[in-house]
Amino acid sequence: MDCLFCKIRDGQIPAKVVYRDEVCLGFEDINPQAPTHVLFIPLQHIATVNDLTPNDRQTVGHLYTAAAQVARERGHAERGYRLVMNCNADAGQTVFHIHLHLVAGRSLMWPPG
Ligand code: DGP
Repeated sequence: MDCLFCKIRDGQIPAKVVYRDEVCLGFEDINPQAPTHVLFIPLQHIATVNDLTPNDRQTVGHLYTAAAQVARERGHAERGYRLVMNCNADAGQTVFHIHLHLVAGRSLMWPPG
């Protein structure tokens, strides 16, 4: 399978890894949109949110708790941060291995564009 984030997971493509456990990996986004922009991926390849099944509930919850931990460690808990997962073309998904964006460190606009 030709998946960019599987290659990052496997160390075939370099990335600045900031979080790792038995379920997920967190690494710096290559094109950061804020002072903190970290992507959390499940180690298991799942292409889009549309492909999630009830069996993946713990995995997805895991991404959130990992992201919250990194946000806390970087001092973003009080002012806040955004966690977002894009699904397919209209949301701008470009890498088809689900990933939770942690975006923080500046005031964020809402609604997003
Ligand atoms: P999305 O639009 O939700 O599919 O976000 C994909 C993100 O992945 C985007 O913010 C840029 C990031 N990205 C793309 N290629 C690479 C890469 O090779 N390394 C890293 N670290 N991030 C990447």
